[in-house]
Amino acid sequence: MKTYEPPKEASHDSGTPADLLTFMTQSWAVPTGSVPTLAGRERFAARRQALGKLFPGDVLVIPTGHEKIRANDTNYRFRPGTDFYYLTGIHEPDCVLVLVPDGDAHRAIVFTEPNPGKSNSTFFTDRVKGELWVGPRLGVAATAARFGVESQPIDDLSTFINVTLGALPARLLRGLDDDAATIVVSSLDNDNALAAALSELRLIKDELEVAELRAAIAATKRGFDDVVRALPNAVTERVVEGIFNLRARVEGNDVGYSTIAASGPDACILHWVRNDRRIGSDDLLLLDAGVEAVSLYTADVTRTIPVSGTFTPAQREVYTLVWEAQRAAFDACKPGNDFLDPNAAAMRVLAHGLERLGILSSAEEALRDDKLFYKRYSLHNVSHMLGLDVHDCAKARAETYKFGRLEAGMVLTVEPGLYFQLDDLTVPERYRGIGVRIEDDVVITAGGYENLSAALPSEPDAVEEWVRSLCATIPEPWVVPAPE
Ligand SMILES: [Mn+2]
Repeated sequence: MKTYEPPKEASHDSGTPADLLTFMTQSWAVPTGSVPTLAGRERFAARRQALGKLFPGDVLVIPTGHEKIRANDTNYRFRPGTDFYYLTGIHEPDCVLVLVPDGDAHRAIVFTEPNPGKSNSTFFTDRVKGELWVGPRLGVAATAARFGVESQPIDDLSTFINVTLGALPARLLRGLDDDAATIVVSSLDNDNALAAALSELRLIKDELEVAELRAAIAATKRGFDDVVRALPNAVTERVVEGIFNLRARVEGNDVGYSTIAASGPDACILHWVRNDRRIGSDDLLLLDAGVEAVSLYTADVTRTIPVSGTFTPAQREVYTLVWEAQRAAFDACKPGNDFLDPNAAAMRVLAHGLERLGILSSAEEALRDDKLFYKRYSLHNVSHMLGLDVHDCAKARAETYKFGRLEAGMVLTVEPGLYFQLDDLTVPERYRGIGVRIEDDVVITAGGYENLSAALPSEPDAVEEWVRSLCATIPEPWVVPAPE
């Protein structure tokens, strides 16, 4: 386990004389007050019990991870491990959740960094964890009070696992915390089964999760509106990125993934995040962006917007084909269908459209499993699960996800696209450099689906009207979440 290391002085600060140490550690008011309990915390407890039931008799160890270094002594902003957060609601770094078999159920303990307050000098000498540098930690007692879970100091984790629990079989969620990996003896197979079980629990969203996704999507809609308003002055793709990301940072935790602000031929690069091109007046802007709410649930929406407010004839042809493919995919979103059915429906429409445009010689040939020629123009499938992660439930087994069936409560994207590279000689010149993706987020319901992002215009005329009506209008006020 990582033990406390005395912080090294930064190369640019003066030292700490003994008299300053004495002065700094005196005469601070005793902290008062209690922490508010987390709303909905019983749901997090229910998730822990549901996970425990899948592994009776096993110790389950789920870390959240540490801050990651960006450069030298600066870190990236911390974002909790998805599964740890799903089971606790805790945002702080360095914590580890341990589920211990206890009769028919599991007892949950969160090991966390203590908060020494100003009771020792680390509050001002520790640049990484000291509260004067980075703000206070919740600490052991307040973590227990806020989240309704037993809590212990993180430095006791090693003894607890190896002495108190001794020989009980353990499973570890790997890849998040090298310190925990040195403590927990477990086999890779067992650990993979734990990771898969967590992803599969998260496949079906409960009402609280769907509500959080709705909120993330509503904020995302406001961010797209911000961008549309700013189009007349959006000189480069970075302006678009910055405007969207401002909304994400004010109303949520962050963006759920790097904003793709792709204009003109950049739209043909699927994950274009350099965002450094100057936007032309007749360009399409492909904006693929999502606000990650404070709850960490993220939207994932794409719109392809004519900067001028009017599609050129060639742009409109391509756009309309993608829009029709999305309609076909929506129709296949219902419980009992294969997860891949919406994809197959969309690809059928795209392939036949590509044949009509003179790009594919035979749609039926292109659709054959041993050909898949349409992929030259539409490389990615149209759906992935969405939730706390943008590509959610990624460790679920193929038989429950990719080759599984749609069920009520699943939330997924529907995002067909067509991408005609500038240098693609199989494509008529008038279409080269056009890239279109339309992406919505749907929840599967008992009778079919609900499009959670339907408030963002996507029908071609509606998109043009959106640009014309919002152009240079005043932004909506911020919807600022209550402080933690
Ligand atoms: Mn997506």
